[in-house]
Amino acid sequence: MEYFANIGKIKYEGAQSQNPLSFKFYNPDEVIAGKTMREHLRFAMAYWHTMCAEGTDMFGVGTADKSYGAADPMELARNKAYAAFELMEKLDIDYFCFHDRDIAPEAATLAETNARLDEITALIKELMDKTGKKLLWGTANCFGNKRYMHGAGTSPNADVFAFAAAQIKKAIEITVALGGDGYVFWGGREGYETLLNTNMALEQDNMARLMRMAVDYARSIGFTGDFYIEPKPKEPTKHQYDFDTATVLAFLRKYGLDKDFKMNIEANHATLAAHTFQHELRVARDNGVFGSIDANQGDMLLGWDTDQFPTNVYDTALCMYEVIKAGGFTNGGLNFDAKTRRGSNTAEDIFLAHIAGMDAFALGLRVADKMIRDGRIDKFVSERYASYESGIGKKIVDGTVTMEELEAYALAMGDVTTNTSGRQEYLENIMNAIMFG
Ligand code: XUL
Ligand code: CO
Repeated sequence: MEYFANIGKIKYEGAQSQNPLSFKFYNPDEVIAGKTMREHLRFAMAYWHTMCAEGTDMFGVGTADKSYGAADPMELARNKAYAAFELMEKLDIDYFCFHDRDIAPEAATLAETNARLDEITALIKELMDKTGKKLLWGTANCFGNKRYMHGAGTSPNADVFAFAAAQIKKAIEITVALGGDGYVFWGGREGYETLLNTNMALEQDNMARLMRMAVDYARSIGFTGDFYIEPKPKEPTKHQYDFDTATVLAFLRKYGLDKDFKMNIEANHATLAAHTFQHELRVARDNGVFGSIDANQGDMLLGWDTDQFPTNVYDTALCMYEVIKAGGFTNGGLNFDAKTRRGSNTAEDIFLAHIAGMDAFALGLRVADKMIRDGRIDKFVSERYASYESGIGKKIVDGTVTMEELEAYALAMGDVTTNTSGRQEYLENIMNAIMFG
């Protein structure tokens, strides 16, 4: 059965094409800087938004039909899997990401839930073998069920901690069974509403204990991919522990987990933390923990996670600039953790939204490659720090200077006499010239 019967395979037709169901900028096999666009971008479909979410918000019911003609929850899970692979085939998306509960619904007991997961995992494996599609990462939904009302790994209730551990163990097993390249921890409800009822130190110690056990278990069953933490500052809790990349780095280092985890940076989470997307990517890159990306964008006038499909080329360009500078993706990729607006409620809108996101990142990649080949921005930055390449600057960098020597140097100088312009406006205009020239 075909679920998107009126939509064919999406092909690259170039920027002049007016066919809405075609790529204007994403040409998968075109080589840029030694790699195909497909290899650079490693697009992934997010099962939860694309296959499951119907557009429900706190003011109203869903507007999109995601029932796939099913009569019961397990038939729905099976039909959804077939529909997912048809969608990936038609959109030429090579990877997907899922939470355990996206692919199979929870049953009355954990044992029954796990049996359901096994059945759908086997079906997904069959579809992967048939189509060549791959799992970018798996994760556990430890936030949706009401048992997680106070968190999972950070719950004050040890029974909840145990249940979460069991759920994560199973999610790791199915990720391994499907050959996943990664496993994600997004904090879900790991945070707090008020410190008046919270033992923050114990909650964070427990989260670290759970992560340590999860890593050790995954390695023991042969998982060779990457673990990621996905930072987010707020929502659903008022204060999420994995606030931003810098906060997560401090957590990982405190608990000796820094060799085991990389970051999954989400654009809209960065903006909620009052950072640019590029800032979060730069902090990850500079600290050797750049891993994967949840590709979306927020609305700068709204204070919540709108999870819009990414279309802002300035942001995708600066993102791909960081990705290329980080050496490109290894196990990571660009996962569209994004949903169509509630008013864009047709299956065709889902295709149009992915096309828009893929084209925006293809443009971003093209611009980033030009920025690097152009060289003016990189040259400007390196010249800006030239004073550290010789004389007193080199001594500072080499760590061969003392406070006394610096004082003597400053006294001899009397005052700083030269300071060159940062030339921000000039650089922004170079960026525009590269984008539109
Ligand atoms: C929530 C979010 C999650 C994670 C996976 O804001 O981004 O969907 O990506 O749990
Ligand atoms: Co995400």
